[in-house]
Amino acid sequence: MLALLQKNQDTFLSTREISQTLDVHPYVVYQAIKELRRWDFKISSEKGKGYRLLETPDFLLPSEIKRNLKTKILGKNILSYHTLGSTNQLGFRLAESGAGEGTLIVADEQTKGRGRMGKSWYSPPRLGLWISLILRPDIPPFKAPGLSICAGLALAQAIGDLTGMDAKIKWPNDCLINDRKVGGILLELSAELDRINFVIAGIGANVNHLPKDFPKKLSSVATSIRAERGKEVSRIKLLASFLQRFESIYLDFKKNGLAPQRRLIKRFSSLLGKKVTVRFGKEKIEGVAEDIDDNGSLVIRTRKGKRTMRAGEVTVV
Ligand code: BTX
Repeated sequence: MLALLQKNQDTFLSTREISQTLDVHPYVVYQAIKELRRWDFKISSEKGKGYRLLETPDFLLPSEIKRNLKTKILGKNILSYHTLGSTNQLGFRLAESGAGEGTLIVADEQTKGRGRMGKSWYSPPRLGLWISLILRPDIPPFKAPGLSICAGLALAQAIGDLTGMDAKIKWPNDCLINDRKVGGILLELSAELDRINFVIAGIGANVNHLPKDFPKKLSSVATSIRAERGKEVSRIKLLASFLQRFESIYLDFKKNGLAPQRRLIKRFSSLLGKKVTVRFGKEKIEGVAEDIDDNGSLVIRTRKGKRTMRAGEVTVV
């Protein structure tokens, strides 16, 4: 019904025309129009003429996502929810039961959005992109952290595509605009010692939040694309652009590893050349962030020499 209305957006379609084309009872047409309006589709109706679609909301419906998508693998299979605990959690369960590479899980709202190491991710309805992708790369587990950087890079590029803004990646898994966190990546793995069964790449991006939409404790560290740009952004377009960017990086990464992306990663990095403190477990390393190597590790020049960090929490000092 939606596809039919979208195809005929410049003209009215009568209930009879719709019911005949779709081979359904006129009452079903009436019900479907009611349902679409409930989902914020603006549909004009005129007596004797019928219905015309005026406006499609920025809703993450599979049909809307697919309409904008040019990818080959990512998003070929889409599961979209109003509310979920966590897209990563569902992604993990689906992957365990065999869901294919590129399956995309989208939620308008997450009630238990996850960050790293048991932290939570604030994911209110309508305002952001909260998505997970099931990936099945044939790579050893130690190379997986590179994927987090690839996803961060793709998100920063997608933000640039849509807004022209200079988004940055902060190793290992944040995306920043003007030094504030606009997005984050959470990779979760199912792996054996030498091979990966699957990866769940969870991506969170604050899209249309106003500053007042963030809880107090996040207000000085978090931002959204809209808050920085001063204008709303289409979540559907951002998602399409992200998936396209990420797919091309991901396909290259599977074949050639992180090396071909390093030049771009370094260009987009917010840390290189800066004095940083990296915390990893009980360890605290201070130095200058010098490089990101072929495994996605951060190279720090400390007073005692170079240190290569595979993971950690970085603060710029
Ligand atoms: P992280 O551990 O680097 O970041 C979590 C920290 O970031 C929190 O402790 C909090 O301080 C801050 N924070 C929480 N929510 C937000 C927010 N909306 N914007 C900015 N800062 C915030 C980063 O973890 C990885 C986040 C991945 C989120 C995606 S959403 C889809 C998928 N499903 C899921 O459950 N998680 C991922």
